[in-house]
Amino acid sequence: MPHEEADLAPVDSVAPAASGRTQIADHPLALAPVSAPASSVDGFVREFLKNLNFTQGVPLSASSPNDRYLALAHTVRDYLMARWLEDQRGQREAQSKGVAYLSAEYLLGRQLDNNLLASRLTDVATEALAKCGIDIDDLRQQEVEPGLGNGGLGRLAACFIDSLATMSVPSIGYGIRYEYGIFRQTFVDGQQVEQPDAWLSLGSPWEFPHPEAAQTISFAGHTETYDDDGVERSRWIPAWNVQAVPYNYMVPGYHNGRVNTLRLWRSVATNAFDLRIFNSGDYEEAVRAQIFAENISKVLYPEDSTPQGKELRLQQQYFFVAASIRDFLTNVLAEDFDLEKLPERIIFQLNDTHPVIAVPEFMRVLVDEKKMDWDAAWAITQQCFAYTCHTLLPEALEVWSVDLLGRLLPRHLEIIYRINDEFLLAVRERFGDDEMRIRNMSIVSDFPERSVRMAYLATVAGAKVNGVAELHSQLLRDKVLPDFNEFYPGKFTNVTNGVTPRRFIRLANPQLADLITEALGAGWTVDLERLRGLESFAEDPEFRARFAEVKAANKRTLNTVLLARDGLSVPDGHMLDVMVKRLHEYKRQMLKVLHIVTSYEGIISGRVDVKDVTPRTFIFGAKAAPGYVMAKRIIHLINAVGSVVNADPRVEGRLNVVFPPNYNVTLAERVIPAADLSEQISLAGKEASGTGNMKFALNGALTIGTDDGANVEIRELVGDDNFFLFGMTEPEVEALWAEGYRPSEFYQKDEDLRRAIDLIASGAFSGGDRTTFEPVVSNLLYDDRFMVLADYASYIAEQGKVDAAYGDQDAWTRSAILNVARSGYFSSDRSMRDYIQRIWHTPPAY
Ligand code: 26W
Repeated sequence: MPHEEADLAPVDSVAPAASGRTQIADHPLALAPVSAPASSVDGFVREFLKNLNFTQGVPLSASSPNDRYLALAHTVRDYLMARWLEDQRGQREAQSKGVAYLSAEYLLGRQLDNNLLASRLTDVATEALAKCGIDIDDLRQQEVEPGLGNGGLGRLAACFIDSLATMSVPSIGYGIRYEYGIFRQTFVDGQQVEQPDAWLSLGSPWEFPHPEAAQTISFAGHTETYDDDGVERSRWIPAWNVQAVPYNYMVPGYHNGRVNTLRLWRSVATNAFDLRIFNSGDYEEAVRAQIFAENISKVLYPEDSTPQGKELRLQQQYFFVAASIRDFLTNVLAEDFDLEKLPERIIFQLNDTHPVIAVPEFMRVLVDEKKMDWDAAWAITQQCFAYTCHTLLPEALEVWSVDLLGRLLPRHLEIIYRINDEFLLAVRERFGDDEMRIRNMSIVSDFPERSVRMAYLATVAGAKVNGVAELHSQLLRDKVLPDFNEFYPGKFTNVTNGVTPRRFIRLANPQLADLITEALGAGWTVDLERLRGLESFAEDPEFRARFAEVKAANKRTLNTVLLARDGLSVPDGHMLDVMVKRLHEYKRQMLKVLHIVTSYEGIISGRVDVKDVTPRTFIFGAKAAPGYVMAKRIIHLINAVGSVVNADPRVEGRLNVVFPPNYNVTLAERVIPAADLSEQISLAGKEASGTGNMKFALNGALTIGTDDGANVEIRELVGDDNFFLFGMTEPEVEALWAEGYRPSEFYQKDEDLRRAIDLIASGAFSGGDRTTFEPVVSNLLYDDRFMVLADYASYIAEQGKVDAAYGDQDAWTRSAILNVARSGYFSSDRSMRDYIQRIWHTPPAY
């Protein structure tokens, strides 16, 4: 905590940030629309060289690849700038209801190609650079992707803001500009080692800092009540504060001339440098405030399931939501806006529980600063927030201890207590003195320690609560929050996730995109249900041949990329069996390992003729949270199995394990279009939705999966014949759990399973050292919380069907085409339409 200045001014009258709207605004030039540079090839050459020479300050002859990349980026953004400024002016004037998406994570991926695509500049830029003797692909490789997220939740936020812009929905994304994103993963002796992700080190051309719009964000201190003309009011006297500096990122719509904004906040010290202390010679002390303040947006927390309850994490959450709310109230709303009308003007969508502290912050601003009476403020708050839950794992639901909350945000804790008191009063009125129910529903729980259950606060405050797939939303209603579903009829809804077809088909799989456009015309990119038109083409042998050729070409491209990136290869003619997602036991990468070891054991034991084995390359991509020991052990095991199987001559190269490190959005864009088989094998009832499953189906991979998350909806749409279903359903999982699950029984009774596990236990993959993977083996035999052993037999049997099906390439291709044709529903544009209709009620998008 920076050295405590005497109590800071009470936070009940923070001056709104200077809007800077002066008479210049009415100058004729200010009113003239901003014009984009000439978009001819020569015009682009001129703009590029101007940026290289004048912005980068280097001549072409002495320019580095990074100089040329930055100049290209500046040139592309100049073309989008005119639209952006016009669009922002339009949205400001329209004053129509908009969406503010609050997310602690945005997994954006590289920006260059998406911005070129959106602005129809790809060909012009390619030709213009060629005129300068530059291969645009060399510059593409320069871009470092902003890894400001962990996995599904972060990538979903990125897909959603792309769709909001493409559908011209007035909206803004708010988040944190982490200086260090998700760690870079390297493997040392097959084990994960994390490196800091200094993604900003070579410059960040796609962001626009606006220090003049910085917000003061306060922390700690105490509260006091005071008499305000006979009205007793509370106010917060914070102990310290930092500045939140906004960095704007363009979010261009696809071919609609719209550009929305993503505003990410960076924390800096209010008083960066204390000259007095410096002059006293204590140089460290003089800058300690700066270091401390910058820590808040320093690094992304790499956990994606188990919150560590760290104070800095709560500081991060409050920091960005407080800055976002203040920014909206001061910079987006007209000064004289009638706050009673807020629900007609904005809906804050809470991306999981991470931004939920926004609720008491909103109440604090309305009640303490705007002096609104509590009930009126609460009525507005309950209409201005909605909550999306992205998990089913109880341990992933965030709780904050009242100790920490009371220390860091004393006024917010008071407000949470009052919200809870009034809520429990209403529960009592409805259900009487049912103490068990009261205790179960209380936002504040006393076990194991007195803490605030953020999912409960979100549910009580939110106008709507949604899950991210039909099964997930049903389990939320029936199992995770049943009392709340009963108390708030109609509050719970579902919006099944989606993915943007711009990045995950047009950009990632251009050959498939061209084939589809040739067959259906271009409209599908913004109306993905049109893919249904491909069903008839599945019956056309010529189309099937071309589709198969596209897949083969994508495999060759992947091989080239992996060879250059990691020295890894995917042999021709292999089925590409792909499992790429965060490493988590519920996702069951261990089941995939047992399949590989079973096939391998069959060959080396001679029980299987290697000639009968379908040549497969097993591609893994997975980061483990640094503190998640078992997940890191499983990564080690996958690499260990890979190095033994790949090197064993008895396998004759028919089994090949490939595990490129540092799986991220850029690698996903190469791997997914090349995949034949998509592994979606989580234990039923554990994966909220999955979005990788959708990307694979849309790129012509067949899915082997359980009836979990959105797999259920994928199978329903693509048809049972085009989906390899296995394993227990969620009710069967519950039943087995209830009757008492003894994994070792499955080990005893299944010989193949026993052989596979014994081979791992024998040290065969660890140089004979039986201890290396003993923890993994005993976890499976004596714990196996996610029932890997129970679903093993069904999985192996289904993999047998996969081998058989792959033997008939033409039928496989037909099935792959039907997967593409019937997966248009999984566009994030459709998800946005559902949010608008069921939750946001913003003006209908096109
Ligand atoms: C505080 C630690 C933490 C961090 C992130 C807990 C939980 C999360 C996320 C909710 C985890 C996540 O990414 N969930 C995934 O969200 C996707 C988008 O909805 C779903 O498709 C995945 O099924 C779900 O696991």
